[in-house]
Amino acid sequence: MRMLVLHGPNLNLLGTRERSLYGTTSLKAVNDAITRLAEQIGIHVEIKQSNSEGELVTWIQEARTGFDGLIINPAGYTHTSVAIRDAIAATALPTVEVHLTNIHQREPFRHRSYIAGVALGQVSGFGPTGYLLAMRGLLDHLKSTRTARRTPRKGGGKA
Ligand code: CA2
Repeated sequence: MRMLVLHGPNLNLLGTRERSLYGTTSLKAVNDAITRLAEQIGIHVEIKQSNSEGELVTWIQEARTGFDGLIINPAGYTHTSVAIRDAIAATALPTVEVHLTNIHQREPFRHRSYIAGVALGQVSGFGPTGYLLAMRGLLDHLKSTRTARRTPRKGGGKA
């Protein structure tokens, strides 16, 4: 199984600013934990961060070949980006949305996610552990749907 993990804008600052909100763990430490778990559970993982909406859209489009699932913290774009939502819908890759903070407890403008409607699920409020929960949840989903994805039903897959 191959998973792509994408971090959105400003997450490169993790651990260096706004520590009371986003914690003291650096993005490198978060990524190391993701890599360690991937090794433990026997999956391939690739991790990227971008401050650019277009770059994230391109990476999501490219993930269509080469990956089985996507984990994304779209950061500020969660609340604004139709383009990222459309890219996820177009690739049709099972996608888990991750937030370090509980966005539903924060300012009203953060309560709306453009991504949630095209995601398999959302993990919000568990800090960096959220990425690890997302990996486990996505892996279980991919395992349980693997046969169905490899052997589509005759006539287009509709029941
Ligand atoms: O809780 C999350 O993970 C968020 O996706 C983080 C975004 C925010 O816009 C979302 O509403 C919720 C902000 C990411 C900014 O990351 C920083 C990290 C350290 C210092 C400053 C910003």
